[in-house]
Amino acid sequence: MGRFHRHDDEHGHGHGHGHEDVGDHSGYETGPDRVVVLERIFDENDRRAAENRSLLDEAGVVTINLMSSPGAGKTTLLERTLAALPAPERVGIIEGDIETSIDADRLEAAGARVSLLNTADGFGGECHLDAPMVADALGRLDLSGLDVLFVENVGNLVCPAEFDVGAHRSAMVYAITEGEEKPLKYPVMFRSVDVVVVNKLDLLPHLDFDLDLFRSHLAGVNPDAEVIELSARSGEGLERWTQWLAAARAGLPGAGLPGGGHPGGGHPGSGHPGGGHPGGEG
Ligand SMILES: Nc1nc2c(ncn2[C@@H]2O[C@H](COP(=O)(O)OP(=O)(O)OP(=O)(O)O)[C@@H](O)[C@H]2O)c(=O)[nH]1
Ligand SMILES: [Mg+2]
Repeated sequence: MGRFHRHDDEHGHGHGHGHEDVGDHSGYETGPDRVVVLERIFDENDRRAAENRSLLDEAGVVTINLMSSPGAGKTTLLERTLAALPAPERVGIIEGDIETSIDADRLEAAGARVSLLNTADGFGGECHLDAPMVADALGRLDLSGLDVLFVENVGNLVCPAEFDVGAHRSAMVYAITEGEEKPLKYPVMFRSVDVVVVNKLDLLPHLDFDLDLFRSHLAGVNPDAEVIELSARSGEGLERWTQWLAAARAGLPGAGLPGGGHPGGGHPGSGHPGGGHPGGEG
């Protein structure tokens, strides 16, 4: 978890500090000064995230922030998703990586409109995307030509969850090779998402992964998260994911359908999951 805990979700961590939810910074010599700087960074990020979301609302582009550990299968899932959708050219992807256009090239080849964000290129090599970075990438996309936008965040199980980028929904890909206990060890990420896509199910016969145990750990930190089990490699289970996407799109304000939730309406995927630091370390 980040060292800077805003606690502005409903999951306090009970450190016993009575002041405004700023976490225990007693281990740092800079103490209160550090807290003020971090608050400013997050306030600025929130403001820019709200601007991004307004832009996306106006354009009617439902936006999903897709996060995971490195290698859990985000790009493979997106390739599969593009192949399953009738008009991949109406799918935008903001591809976040520290370096290289490897994933961006894969997704462009699969038909998507891709805007690449290399954080090493002017963004300090950050381990996550933040709202100003996403604003930069949005400026390079023609939103009028899109129905859906994915933000493939930098592979990292901690930092990306701490920054609202202006998406309507948050999703994570979790590979069964990662073990059952990660929701307990990395709760901020698991708590921040609307859906957990449990991937690499084709490997289940070769592993001792206990799906029920994982589910119960996840329910312990985020009882509301939807769980979709699939194999991005074989395509098994993909339909539930595409149905979830369709429902997310139908819920976008302006689509004229009920259940239109977005961050302004307090959607769980919208705000800060309750922790954070200004990045640069993991
Ligand atoms: N067996 C199996 N392998 C998979 C599956 N999905 C992805 N992989 C493999 O896992 C590796 C990483 O997949 P990626 O899609 O690149 O993962 P990623 O999350 O985009 O990785 P980063 O962008 O680097 O964080 C690749 O070798 C994929 O072929 C799956 O469902 N089953
Ligand atoms: Mg990738």
